[in-house]
Amino acid sequence: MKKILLSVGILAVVGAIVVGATGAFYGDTETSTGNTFTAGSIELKVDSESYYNGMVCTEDGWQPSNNEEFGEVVGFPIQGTNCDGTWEETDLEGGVHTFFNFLDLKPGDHGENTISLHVYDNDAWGQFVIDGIIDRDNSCTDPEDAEDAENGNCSNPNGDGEIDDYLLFTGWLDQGRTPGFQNVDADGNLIDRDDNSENGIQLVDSLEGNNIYDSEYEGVPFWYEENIGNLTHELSDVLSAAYDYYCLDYENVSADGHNDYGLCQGLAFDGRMVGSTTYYFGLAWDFPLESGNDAQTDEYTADMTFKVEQFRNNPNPF
Ligand SMILES: [Ca+2]
Ligand SMILES: [Ca+2]
Ligand SMILES: [Ca+2]
Ligand SMILES: [Ca+2]
Repeated sequence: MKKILLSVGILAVVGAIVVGATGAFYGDTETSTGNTFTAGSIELKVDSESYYNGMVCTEDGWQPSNNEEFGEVVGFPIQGTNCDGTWEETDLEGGVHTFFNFLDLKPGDHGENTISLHVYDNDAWGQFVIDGIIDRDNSCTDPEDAEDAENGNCSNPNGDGEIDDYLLFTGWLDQGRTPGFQNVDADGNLIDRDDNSENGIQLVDSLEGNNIYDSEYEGVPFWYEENIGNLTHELSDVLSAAYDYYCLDYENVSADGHNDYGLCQGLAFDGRMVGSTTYYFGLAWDFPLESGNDAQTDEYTADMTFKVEQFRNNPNPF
């Protein structure tokens, strides 16, 4: 009995093997390897170049700009003295840089910063915020005391200062002669292009990011000699207005601002910032000669913040 059972067992095993061999499925295998979800990045970097009374801020301190567009050199700031309004592309973490840091202004002083923004490497919405304002008399000089009497006198160093009522700011999109941002390199060459004109317009653009408001080409400033206080400014307003003004008449210009660093690169119908484009914004300031004594020693300090948010899937940013 035991032997028979054993035989059945062997048969069963053999049978099983046979079934296995005949029952193999036809099939095929295709493998897609390395499926990955990697988050893209939105990173904002900022650089700045600063001018003050005909001098330019360099790593060797203030130096004559040798360009009359920035005004006459008047002996202040003193050549070689420290300055901190110029820096290469960087993060502004921890408030490492100030665009404006002028501690001994006199009526007649004026200056300019060109601020460039680079979003790496996806499209993004941009926003500019001024807040954290300190606006105070700081100390009360005799002439200030006399003049300030009309406006409530300067008896308290923490009282509301007047300098902000005199300082005038002008801001513009420093896009130069050719609409949009061609981002010509330091040697004056176009980036990744062989053709140097489109629609008869030169793409090499020496007026882009030159710190000068070239009124013939750069449109209406978004601020013109204005006092500036707390504000939140959507960069899309400025950029979409530039698109509407400059880019609608050209054929072969993409409405999303991706134009291979040619005409209208960086200017999109919706005012997004186009990834890996360098945007230049000029910001000029003037402390007019006619400013009153009530602004003596006054302090006006503010934080300037640039924000970006992803463009994709984000129709209502900020
Ligand atoms: Ca004062
Ligand atoms: Ca340009
Ligand atoms: Ca310019
Ligand atoms: Ca004052």
